[in-house]
Amino acid sequence: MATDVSEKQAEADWRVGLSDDRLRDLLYKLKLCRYFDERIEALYRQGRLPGAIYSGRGQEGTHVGVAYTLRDDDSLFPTHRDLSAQLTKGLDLKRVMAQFWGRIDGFTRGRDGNSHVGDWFGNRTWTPVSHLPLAYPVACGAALAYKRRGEQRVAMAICGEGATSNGRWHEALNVSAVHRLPVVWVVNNNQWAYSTPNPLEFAVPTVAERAVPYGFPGIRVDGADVLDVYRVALQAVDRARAGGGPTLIESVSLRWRGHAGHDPAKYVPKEMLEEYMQHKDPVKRFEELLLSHEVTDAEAVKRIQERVEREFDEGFEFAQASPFPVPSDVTKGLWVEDGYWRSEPSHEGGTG
Ligand SMILES: Cc1ncc(C[n+]2csc(CCOP(=O)(O)OP(=O)(O)O)c2C)c(N)n1
Repeated sequence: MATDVSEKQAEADWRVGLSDDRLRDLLYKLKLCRYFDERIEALYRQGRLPGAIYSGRGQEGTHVGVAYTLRDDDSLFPTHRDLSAQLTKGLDLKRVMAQFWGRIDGFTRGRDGNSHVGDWFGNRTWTPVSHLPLAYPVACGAALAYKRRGEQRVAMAICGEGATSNGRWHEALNVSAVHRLPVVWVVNNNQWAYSTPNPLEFAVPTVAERAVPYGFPGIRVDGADVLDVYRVALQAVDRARAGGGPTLIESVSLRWRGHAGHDPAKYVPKEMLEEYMQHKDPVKRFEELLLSHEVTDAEAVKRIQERVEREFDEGFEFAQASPFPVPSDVTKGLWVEDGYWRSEPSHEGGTG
């Protein structure tokens, strides 16, 4: 009898309370983010995508794991490398692609490039701000508003470990602790800030321990293990929602590609990169886990991959068919009209 209970417990533990459907959905999200990242880079290298690309490949365990814990009415404040987290929270893939190609159906109606993507009035993902780490103070403001209004909502902000050297990061942590704000701080430690490695960024062994002097917990987690990231993030989100205040999560992975499309990242040792790609691939690891627990099989995994590729192609077609903005359009969608900010795309005044 005792064995039965502990077996049931072990079964509940590995899946962190997620049903088979939700586990398969998590695999779909991981595969979608990986495929999107790979195809976007291929299009960029072929000269078919304008602008800059900031790959988050290798970091999907962090992105998907943390964002999967949020409710629709919670908010996500990402930085330049966190599109996978935004897609996980449900950012519309077709409109993301329209934004990438500067079209009217993009979130900024073609005004902005592909690293400033967000749909605040739609799915509550904030557009990344270039100045690091401004996602943090803005998330503080959102969390303060939720608390003052008595809403049971949570704000989650993500930044890289390099951004933690900026004073505003520390101010945000301090304010969140003093006011016990419903916020979750995520540091996506990919071990390099551009070409600067961790030991030249800070003198403490981990980012997570920096939370303690501010008065709240800091937890370090393996970003290659999406379920562990999810488990830790869920505890932090639940704690924030229940009025327990902030938590800092440091999720460690490796950025597989350069800082941006132009950077060959020669500063990352080849052996280290190979080690991560072969043994710490968050997507492959999770797929193998689900196969070993028979939550899915090879045929179903193939269908997930086909779905992901189809959705990417549909998004691409949608973006190419969306009109470019025209100069007379420039003041549209900038201001609140009739007390209501219109976030839905409109082709009014467009070329198409
Ligand atoms: C205040 C500020 N300083 C410098 C930059 C230029 N910059 C953009 S990304 C980046 C590296 C950031 O590294 P990290 O925070 O670790 O995030 P990662 O790019 O590794 O995801 C720098 C220095 C900036 N955007 N804002």
